[in-house]
Amino acid sequence: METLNSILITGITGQCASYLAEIYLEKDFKVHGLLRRSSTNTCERIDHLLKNPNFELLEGNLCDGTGINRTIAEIQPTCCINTAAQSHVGTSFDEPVHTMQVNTIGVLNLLEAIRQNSSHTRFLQMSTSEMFGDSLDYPQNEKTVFEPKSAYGVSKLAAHHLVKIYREAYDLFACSSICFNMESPRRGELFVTRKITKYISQLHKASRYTNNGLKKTGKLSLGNLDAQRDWSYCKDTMEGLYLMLTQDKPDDFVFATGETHTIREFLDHAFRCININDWSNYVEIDPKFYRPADVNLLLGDASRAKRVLGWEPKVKFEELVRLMVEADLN
Ligand code: G4F
Repeated sequence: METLNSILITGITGQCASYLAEIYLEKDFKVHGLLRRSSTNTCERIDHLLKNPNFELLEGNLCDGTGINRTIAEIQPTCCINTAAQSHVGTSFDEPVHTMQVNTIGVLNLLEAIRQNSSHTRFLQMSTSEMFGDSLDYPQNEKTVFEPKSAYGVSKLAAHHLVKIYREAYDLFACSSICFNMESPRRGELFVTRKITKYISQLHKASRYTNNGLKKTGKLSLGNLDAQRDWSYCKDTMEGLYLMLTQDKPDDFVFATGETHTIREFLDHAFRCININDWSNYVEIDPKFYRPADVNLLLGDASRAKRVLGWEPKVKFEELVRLMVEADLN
């Protein structure tokens, strides 16, 4: 295999990309991070990397095919991982067209740019367990039939198929990781886990200074508490993506823990970290956080990743919850 030495990571300001950048810098790669132009600072998760001489930021937008073409032609990276996306499932019900543009056409722009200008580039697309949607076939693996339930799921599934088509039709090293929910202290605050841990840290801090912390913070408003998710530690999963790009042949892999838990269970463990055993008084249900359609149960089977890549998740559910709460408390 050729020596891998440069990578383009799109969506560089996001949770996954920040861990990937650290992994690739440790392996002595030159890391080019693509970010969208913004008038505010969005680099919180990668601040600590900005002074690294092997780390470079580039401005660009996946929806701008011409710009993506130019970027790929100029860098000709050894690898490219696409983490950029409209990644919020709930938002995809409000912005379905935008979601399809970024998550599907954006990927097509990348694939075309690689095909035309840099066919040696190893490309990895971040696919998602949301593609399984309503599938009743558990646990879900690379062979499970896809039944997406949102524009987000459809946009990601279309991109997933496009990657496979470009791999087969043009002989590109193009593959997709099928990732279940990934969490960490770097998780965005719109996602349910971080929303919970952030609230808990605020409640805990407020309770230190007043007798009634709840009066200061108000209740935590949530939607569907019965959905079940297979939550992994994002950094663990990103190690798996690195391994995918070191294989002799491109192939798709599921990354999951093989455990599923409800939002209620997440709440149980998270509140227990601040010695609250009954959280019912702190949480209220707000219908606005219910989605028009929700995926009820996700449970992954990553046995193929274990067998072929030697990958296994290291952090278990309870440890993940504690790690997130403690990071927010600090
Ligand atoms: O944290 P979530 O928004 O994650 P969701 O929808 O499972 O999607 C995440 O995982 C996917 C992989 O399976 C990724 F592709 C995707 O990009 C993203 O990272 O919601 C989890 C569950 C849902 O059932 C939701 O209805 O929590 C429920 N929920 C209940 N109350 C809430 C809330 N979700 C959010 N975001 N906010 C709430 O207040």
